[in-house]
Amino acid sequence: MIYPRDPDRPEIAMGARARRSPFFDRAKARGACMYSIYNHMLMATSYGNPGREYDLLMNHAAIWDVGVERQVQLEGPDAMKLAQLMSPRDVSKCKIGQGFYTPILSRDGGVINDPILLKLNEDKIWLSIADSDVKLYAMGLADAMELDVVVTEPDVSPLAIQGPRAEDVVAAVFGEEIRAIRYFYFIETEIQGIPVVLQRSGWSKQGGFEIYLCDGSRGGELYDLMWAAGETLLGENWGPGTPNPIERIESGLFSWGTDFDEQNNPFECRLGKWCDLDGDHDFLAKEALLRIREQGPREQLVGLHLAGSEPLPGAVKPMQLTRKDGSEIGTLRASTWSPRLERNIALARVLTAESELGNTILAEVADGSMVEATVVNVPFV
Ligand code: THG
Repeated sequence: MIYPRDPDRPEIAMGARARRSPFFDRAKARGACMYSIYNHMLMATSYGNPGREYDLLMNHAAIWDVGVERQVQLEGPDAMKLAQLMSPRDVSKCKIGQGFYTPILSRDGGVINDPILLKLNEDKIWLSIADSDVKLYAMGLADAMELDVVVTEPDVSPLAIQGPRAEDVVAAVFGEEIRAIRYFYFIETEIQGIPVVLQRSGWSKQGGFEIYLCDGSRGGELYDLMWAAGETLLGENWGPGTPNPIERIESGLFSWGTDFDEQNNPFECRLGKWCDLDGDHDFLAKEALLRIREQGPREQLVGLHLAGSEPLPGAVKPMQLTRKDGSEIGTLRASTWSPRLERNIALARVLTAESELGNTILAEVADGSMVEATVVNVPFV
């Protein structure tokens, strides 16, 4: 056979570089048919029926293999010190058993990542990261600052249950007491001898939990357990899904690497609300952020309504945004047809001068044509 079979649909060589989650075989058996690469791992991005996946998430519950949400573990007496150097939030306010959404910043204020920080102990922190190499950044910092902390990627892999019935599915397995867990709080527990961390979290605004598997050899068992509980409770209204590209745009959940990256500062990408510049805590980017706050950011992450009552082809790469005279003002980062709003919506980065609500601009769409777009608030729904 000659490769690639279809040059427009390149195949991935399944070597050691394309790491697999402990749920990979189960997800494949349930119909995973398309993958992206995230944190050097294969991430399932489709089970072949986007409409059904959206419906399960919005109205019922779905099980997502999110083993690609890798943990960067900071362990040792200086774990909190290292976390604070990288985070603009006052991480001393994070309680043991709590999660904090936080930007991870370089000294010049660049957004290196936007993980959930989990405080397991005073001397043990996990950063549940988006798609960039936080482990290497943390190792470099720890070394240069001579901190007493060990930075590793532990054998931990999240499995998400998301949707309005997710809590019922999780309670059926872990017991009714899990209903008392508050948003972003977590417990360390086990189920049938499988060690897990159970957190009320997940990359959707439809509610649910993430079960962080702490023994990769038992991924199949955990998946089967959760699958059986969902099927018993919900029957047809249960199935596999992925972090949902439609719901996440509607809900204004951010995707590092798609919406912004380390070349952006938090004020350019709506992460300013997580930057506490007036507290006593010090962090690497503080000086830079004070300066940027003073000057004002160069560009802004905004929502757009795109013209048209039919779904437009979704953005496959950053697309051009221009003024009516054709001059460039930014890029469209991600777009989708919104079933809830019945219109095309997008997240875009535009020059600050063009970012006010109601401003109209032109957006390039995937077929190369330009459509009219209006700046609107985020979240869209
Ligand atoms: N869960 C876990 N790990 C993750 C993600 C996750 N790692 C990768 C990626 N997602 C990290 N990025 C995000 C981005 C947004 C949110 C969580 C992780 C999020 N934000 C809410 C918001 O912005 O409305 C909540 C913020 C808050 O109120 O504190 O949930 O999803 N384990």
